[in-house]
Amino acid sequence: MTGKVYKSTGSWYVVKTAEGAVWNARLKGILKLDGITSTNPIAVGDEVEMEPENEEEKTATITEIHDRRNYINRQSPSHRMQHHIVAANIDQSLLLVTLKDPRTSQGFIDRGLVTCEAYHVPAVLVFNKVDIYRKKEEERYAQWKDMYEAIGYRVVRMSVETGEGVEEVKGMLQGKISLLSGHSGVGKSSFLNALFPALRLKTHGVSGWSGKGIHTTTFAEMYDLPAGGPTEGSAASGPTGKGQIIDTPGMREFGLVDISRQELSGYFPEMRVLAGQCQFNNCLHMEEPGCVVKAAVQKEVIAMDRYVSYCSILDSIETNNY
Ligand SMILES: Nc1nc2c(ncn2[C@@H]2O[C@H](COP(=O)(O)OP(=O)(O)O)[C@@H](O)[C@H]2O)c(=O)[nH]1
Ligand SMILES: [Mg+2]
Ligand SMILES: [Zn+2]
Repeated sequence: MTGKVYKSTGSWYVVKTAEGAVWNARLKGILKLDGITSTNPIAVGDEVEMEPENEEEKTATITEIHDRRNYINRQSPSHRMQHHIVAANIDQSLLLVTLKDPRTSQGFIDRGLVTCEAYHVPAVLVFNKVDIYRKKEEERYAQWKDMYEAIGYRVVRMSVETGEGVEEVKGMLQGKISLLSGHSGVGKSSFLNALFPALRLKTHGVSGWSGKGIHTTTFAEMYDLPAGGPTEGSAASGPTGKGQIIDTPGMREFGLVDISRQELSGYFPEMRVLAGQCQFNNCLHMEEPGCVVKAAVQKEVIAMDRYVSYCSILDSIETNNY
C-alpha cells in the first residue's frame, strides 16, 4: 500500500494512506544502507510503499521510497558534512520572517531563498507580527517588499495576533504541500495554532537576553489542512486532499551544502537573467573585468543589499571548501 510520511521520529515514521488510515512504519534494514548518504533516508512528504507487519497495531514495513519531485536539505547540526533532508515533495515554501522581536536579518532571508531556488521550490515571504511594526519597521517592510517583488517573490504581511493577512495566507495553502520555515520566535507555532485551534502547540515568548526564542520542535511534522470548518489538523485519520503544511525545526542554518560557488548566482533570479553575459564565462561577479552583474549593481538594477548577501554566501562556500 502507498502512503505519505507525516512525521519521522528517528526510526519510526507516521504514514497515512490516501484513504486516511494511519500506520506506524519503519524501514527494512537493507533499504537503509542502499547508497543513501543522508542522516535520515526518509523525510516528511515522502511517498512510500509499505507492507503491514501487524494489522491490529497498525505497524508496517516500508519497502520502497518513490522518487522525489524535490526536497530541502540542511546541514546536520552535529556533522557538518552530513545532510539532513528536512522535507520532500514540496509545492511551496512559506518563509516566515519578522522585522521586530526578533528581527530577521536579510542574510537569513536570502539564504532561505537561495535554498528554495536550489531545490526548485517556489518561495513566499510572509512578514509576521505587523501589529508591532512602527515607522522604522514599516519603512523597511516597504523597502524589502519592493526589492523582493521586483525579483519575482510574493510578499505578504500578516499578524497572527490581530488576524491581519491570515486568511490570505490560508488561501495560498489550499491544495498544496507547503513548507513552513523561519527561525525561532517568528511565530510558526502561533500560526499553526491559528490554522488548527485544536492543535495547541506550545509557543514561546522571546527570551529577553538574546532576542531569539528557544528551540523546541525537533522533528518536522506534516498536518492536513482543515477541509473547511474548524477541523482538527495533524495526521489523525481522515481523508487527505485539501493540502498539507509542514512544520520544521528551528532552521537557523539553512543547508547550502549542495551549492558550488560557480552555481550560486544561478540561485539569485536577478543575476540568473544575466547568465552568460559576463566577459568570462566562469565569472563569480567579484573582481573580474567585464562583469555585467557588477555593472547592474552599479546601475542599481540589482539591489546592493542582495549583492552583499551574494558575496557573503559566496564567502561561506569558500571557507567550507565546497
Ligand atoms: N505581536 C505579535 N506577537 C506574535 C505574533 N505571532 C506570534 N507572536 C509571539 O511571538 C512569540 C514566538 O512565537 P512562536 O509561535 O512560539 O514562534 P516559533 O518559534 O516560530 O514557533 C510568542 O510569544 C508569540 O505569542 C504576532 O503576529 N504579533
Ligand atoms: Mg515553535
Ligand atoms: Zn560577472
